Amino acid sequence: MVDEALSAGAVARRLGVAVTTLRTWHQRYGLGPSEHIPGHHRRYTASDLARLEIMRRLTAEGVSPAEAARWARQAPEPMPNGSGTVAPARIHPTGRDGGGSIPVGRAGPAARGLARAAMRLDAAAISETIAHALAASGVVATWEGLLRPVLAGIGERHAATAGLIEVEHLMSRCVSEALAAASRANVPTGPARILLSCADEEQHTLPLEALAAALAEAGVSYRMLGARVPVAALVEAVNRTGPAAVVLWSHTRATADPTQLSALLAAPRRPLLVLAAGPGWRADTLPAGVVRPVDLAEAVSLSAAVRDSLDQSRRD
Ligand code: B12
Repeated sequence: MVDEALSAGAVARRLGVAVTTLRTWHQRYGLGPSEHIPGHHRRYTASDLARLEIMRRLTAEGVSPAEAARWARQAPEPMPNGSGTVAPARIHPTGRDGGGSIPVGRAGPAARGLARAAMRLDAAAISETIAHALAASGVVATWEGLLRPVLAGIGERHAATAGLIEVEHLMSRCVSEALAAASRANVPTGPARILLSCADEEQHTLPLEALAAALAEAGVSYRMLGARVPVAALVEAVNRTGPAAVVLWSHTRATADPTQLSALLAAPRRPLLVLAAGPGWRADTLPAGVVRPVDLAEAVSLSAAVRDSLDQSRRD
């Protein structure tokens, strides 16, 4: 086994760093060789090398050594290769994140950490970061300060490189799960007066899921129809449940047919408020009477206000 594990010199050559740098990372950050056989120098295993690769890459990207070491220590173990020794297929010179990074603009360290976890396809770290932010800061702040910048960054990188589809899918799944957990933790009582739906053929559901979690947090009951709702089904749901407000999400021009909004306004049980939410809608094509929120916070406050006014009118 000793032969398959690596000496400090061999690791330094593989990573392109000095042996003294390895020694510093070992002494200061605990990222040292873990294989020890009496009578031999300590040797670096595959796991040690994988962690050091993360350390090298992140420090090269400008992350502070202490933060880089924190991420490196959290890295999952490499795939088993018989003995936990060096597994050449996994230790690829371009690193394990597919290269590059997700731009997050001026968002803070948590968003940068989330972007890195997304690049590593590290579902556990993604989920933990989101859950922590939701618990500490609530849904609206987590959406605006953490999730939106990373999602937009993934979209930006995808548009530039046509890559990152696997990152986008894993991230979407983790965001959905975290928002669903937040919604379940705060199930409001009372009738569901707000109906949430994506436009026909619209698959971008995350903003609506954020709205659902934010409404739950604010104690406002809702019904969520989810992705790709044909207009006839949407109108049927309105007629059967009589919501105070309908929020119809369109993310792209392709799904923003304004006749869906007109159908809501013409429904026998017309809602008090129809919100056209999302960047797909064009203000100049919206039917009169439809309101376009600017962001998540406004969508929450408009929904809460219309719920309150319906409840009030039923009491009077
Ligand atoms: C995740 C994602 C997906 C996931 C969605 C998973 C899910 N369950 O939602 C999947 C993989 C399914 C997907 C599919 C596709 N996607 Co996509 N996707 C994205 C991505 C990365 C994030 C989407 C998101 O949640 N954005 C949320 C925030 C970041 O968006 P925002 O525009 O800043 O939103 C703000 C405003 O809308 C405003 N706002 C106003 N009112 C309200 C109300 C509320 C309640 C809220 C919350 C906010 C709000 O505030 C928002 C911020 O909070 C975007 C990139 C992006 N920039 O959005 C691409 C993106 C939207 N997708 C894109 C494309 C092209 C597609 C596909 C067509 C790809 C394909 N070829 O199949 C399909 C579309 C299928 C369909 N018919 O819907 C393009 C759209 C380009 C365009 N403008 O037409 C984008 C922009 C990526 C890109 N740069 O190319 N996608």
